[in-house]
Amino acid sequence: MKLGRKMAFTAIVTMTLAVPPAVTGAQATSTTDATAVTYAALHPSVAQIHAFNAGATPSQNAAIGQQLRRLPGGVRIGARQIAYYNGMVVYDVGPASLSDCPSGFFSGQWSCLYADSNNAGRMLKFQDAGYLQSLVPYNFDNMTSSWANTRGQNAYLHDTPTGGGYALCLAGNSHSTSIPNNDTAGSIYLAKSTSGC
Ligand SMILES: [Ca+2]
Repeated sequence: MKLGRKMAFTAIVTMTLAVPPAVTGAQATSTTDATAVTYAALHPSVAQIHAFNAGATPSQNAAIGQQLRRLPGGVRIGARQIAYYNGMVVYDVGPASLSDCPSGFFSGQWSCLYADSNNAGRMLKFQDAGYLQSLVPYNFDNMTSSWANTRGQNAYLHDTPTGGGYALCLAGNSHSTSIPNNDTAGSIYLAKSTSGC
């Protein structure tokens, strides 16, 4: 896992300098994914960190600190956002909206989970395909109430943090303001397939 993320990080640096090459291998997602959180954004200056702090409410700043203590190793990349694993996961303390799950060459393509219905509240967004990711480290176990998926490929929500129970398919290039199994999902798997939902 660590090796894979280092490879993805290398891809970020490379892709900001040149036309993205075709990515292959276990961690490959799509050619646009790795541009979503830039190298510069992952290395904010002290002044930028102060600006993020000033741009957030006291409760948002408290939530940022709480999450960084819960899962160390994140980088604050905005007033509301923490990037983990070189930008492969972004945690948003909210209030997020549908537009916070973008799709584009520079914004990347994401599978996004919202704590509230109608694509609102806290948000988690993922772009790293091919393995199961627990929602527990983000205090998102049994929280998900709506989703958006701007990747062209499917994602699957599972009942338990280890992938057990139901598998709810989140179709690519789609979103939903509610889910059948409200407040039960424990993990997410970003697939590389576009069919079968
Ligand atoms: Ca919820």
